[in-house]
Amino acid sequence: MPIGTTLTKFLLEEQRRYPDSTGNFTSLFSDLVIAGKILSREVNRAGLADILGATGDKNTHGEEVQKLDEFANSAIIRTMEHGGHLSAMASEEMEDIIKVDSKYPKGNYLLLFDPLDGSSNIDVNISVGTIFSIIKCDNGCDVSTKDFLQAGAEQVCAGYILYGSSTMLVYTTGHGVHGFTLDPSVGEFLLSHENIRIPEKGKIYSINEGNSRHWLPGTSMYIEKLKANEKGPSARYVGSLVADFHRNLLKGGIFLYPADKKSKNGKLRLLYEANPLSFIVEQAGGKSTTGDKRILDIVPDELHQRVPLIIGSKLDVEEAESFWKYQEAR
Ligand code: AHM
Ligand code: MG
Repeated sequence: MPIGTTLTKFLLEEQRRYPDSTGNFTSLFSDLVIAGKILSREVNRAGLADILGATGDKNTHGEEVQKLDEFANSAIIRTMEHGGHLSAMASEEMEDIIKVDSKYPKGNYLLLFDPLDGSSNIDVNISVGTIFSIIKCDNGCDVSTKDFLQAGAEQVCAGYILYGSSTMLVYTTGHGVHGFTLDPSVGEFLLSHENIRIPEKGKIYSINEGNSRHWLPGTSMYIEKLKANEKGPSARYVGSLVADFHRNLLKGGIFLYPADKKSKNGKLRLLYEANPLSFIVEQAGGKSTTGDKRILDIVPDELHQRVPLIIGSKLDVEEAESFWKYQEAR
């Protein structure tokens, strides 16, 4: 489709390619896009508004919650709950699932999201993002936590909104990965990156080197190998997963948040972070693994499960994997 096509038109065209489509998904996705526009506006004016700063509360994981996180969380819930297509939602910021209130109609989709990932970067004006994943529930409307515990391979849609120098929405429904840039003058996401393919090999590696004292042997050996090569990759690490992932998706590269001696499952969350980005990277021709296992094959045990994540260009991820047999100090 021509560059500049609106996301609304793009979604309708996609829907028409499937004659059996009811339009439910398109309508659900359109609500999500509205939430993205609202968050984009708020993130962009965070420096001006009094909304900035930590509330002092801790989230489910014992981390400090910042005000904009809370805003993002409730804005998504408010925007999504009345559309009639969801039965329940799960947010990285909330311990339990959020069932759609009985005053609204319900549908067969479940939404999982990280409302504002990289939130420690908000008050220093560094890019942050929203990550989302949509799955189906077979139980109709009587949903419980276990309906959310599906392998990532079951996702019907995944994406993220990056609040960067411009706001971008990148998503997949299993038919390639497409990127749209928000034109603030018309308030629409316009097609800017159709059918994104991640280079097979990249020139960037992204890992928090500050954790190197906790690394397992395989991680240290792999990073040493990258550094020993004179023509080896450059390091780039923003500390906002969406920003690090997006850069590597477009330019090629590898992002690692591995298990280490301190965090035996890494830091990132399977359902809100690893699964959606893994669906995207695979659709773009890349790879995603824990080091020993494809991320999308993992059947979760719990909602807020953490998982080691190695994700990016196919050949780079495969090279990293070849070092994971040395991790045994676990
Ligand atoms: P958050 O969900 O609390 O914002 O944490 C996730 C973030 C990711 O965006 C980023 O990749 C990672 O934490 C960085 O962690 P670290 O500061 O340990 O390198
Ligand atoms: Mg997060």
